[in-house]
Amino acid sequence: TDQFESPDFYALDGLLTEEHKLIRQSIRDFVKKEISPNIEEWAQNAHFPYEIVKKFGDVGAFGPTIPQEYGGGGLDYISYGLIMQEIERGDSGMRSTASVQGSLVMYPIYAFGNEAQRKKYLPKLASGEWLGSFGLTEPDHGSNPSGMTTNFKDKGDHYLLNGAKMWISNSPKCDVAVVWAKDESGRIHGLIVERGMEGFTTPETHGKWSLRASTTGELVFDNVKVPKENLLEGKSGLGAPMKCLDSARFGIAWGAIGAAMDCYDSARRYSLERIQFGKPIASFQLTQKKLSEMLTEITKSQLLNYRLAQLMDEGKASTPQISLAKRNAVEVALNIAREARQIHGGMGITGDYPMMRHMANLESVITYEGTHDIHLLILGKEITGIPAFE
Ligand code: TGC
Ligand code: FAD
Repeated sequence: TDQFESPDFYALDGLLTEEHKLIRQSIRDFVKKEISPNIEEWAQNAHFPYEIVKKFGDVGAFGPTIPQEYGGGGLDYISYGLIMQEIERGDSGMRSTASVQGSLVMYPIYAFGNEAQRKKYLPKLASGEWLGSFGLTEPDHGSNPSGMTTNFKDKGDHYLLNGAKMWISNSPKCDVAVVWAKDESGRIHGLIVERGMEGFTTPETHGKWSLRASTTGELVFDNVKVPKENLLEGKSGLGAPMKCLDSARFGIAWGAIGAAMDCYDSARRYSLERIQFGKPIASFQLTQKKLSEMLTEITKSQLLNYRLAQLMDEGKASTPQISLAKRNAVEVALNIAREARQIHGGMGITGDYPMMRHMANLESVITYEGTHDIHLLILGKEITGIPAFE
């Protein structure tokens, strides 16, 4: 991991600007210094390194596409993709922390919030002074968020929020949560809930075999009085949280390929060093087949992600296009993690190499932000015009 070399078989760098390359290099250096030397220990000990939040803020990992006047980076989606790619090369759990903060907390406050909300929350989230979480999933409503039961009632000078969210990244340490809940007519709205509000708790979920360096938990609302000014007024309905997911799923498409690159690079180097039957294992055709197929899939995914980023920048990317990219990237990354693990033989199961950690992490990545099969059905609906969800 320390000597990581990025595969670029189709000279994609030729399509990047100098600024893109500088951004990628700065995040790559950051990951090399702050994440890679420690990640194995954090993951083995299920430790979320809270101090990384401020450091992510300093390096510009939070809200890269949010305008600079609110503390964001004012960057394009190619930059955002490159940032997610480099962080997830380090670890999917670290990328989770960054993508939740940027795409799922800052984005809705920026896109659906009013000026006072933007000014109050965005600079502190961008700098890492505050950590945010995004509450959509519930214990009984994961793939089908429109069935949610978390709800709020209008009590005149405040809203009264009740319900519970589950599987929420960053929750145990979050200062603010963007929470999706139904009003009395059953319409979904976003509310900003702050730590310290009476009746709001964030119990941690223990015993994960995946994303062990990321902290996950519940958001529990027991008659929480939420000030009326904390409602996100700009958009309601399921389309509001779904719009946030478009941005986060895009980041995952780039991020998962970062994890794949790390596995490929480790396998390539190991295969050249490991001698069996008197030769480097890289000289065997079966090893070369594995490496060739990895490079093929990484390269195809890089090009797909690049074009998707252009469409995002033009405001033309559709949800099914994003689904295709997220679904493709995570599957490619999981397959590469498994094949790369095999190339390392027994050594591959240890924490001296990153494959098992990436592989276990990617089991969450293939499930969250829409499961692999839900993305397939989103594509199926696009192709046929028939939703197969119900
Ligand atoms: P459906 O009937 O398709 O749509 C309902 C309404 O929503 C609108 N809509 C969108 N609007 C904007 N952008 C999008 N991407 C939209 N998708 C849907 C749609 O137009 C419609 O509006 P209207 O006005 O016509 O009513 O909804 P459905 O209930 O049939 O569900 C569709 C389905 C299953 C695809 C959707 O619910 C889904 O994607 N489910 C997966 C749930 C999911 O992705 N959860 C993610 C939780 S967050 C998370 O995992 C964070 S992990 C992050 C980390 O740690 O990195
Ligand atoms: P279910 O919806 O119960 O699905 C179980 C299985 O049934 C899956 O294989 C699914 O594909 C399949 N299935 C469901 N419906 C259909 C159908 N119609 N047709 C065919 N197959 C179907 N959520 C948040 O809101 N915020 C977060 O920050 C967040 N972070 C997460 C972090 C981690 C580590 C994990 C694991 C999850 C996180 N999630 C978060 C939740 C995540 O989005 C959900 O786990 C995911 O959407 C799936 O929901 P579920 O787990 O309830 O599975």
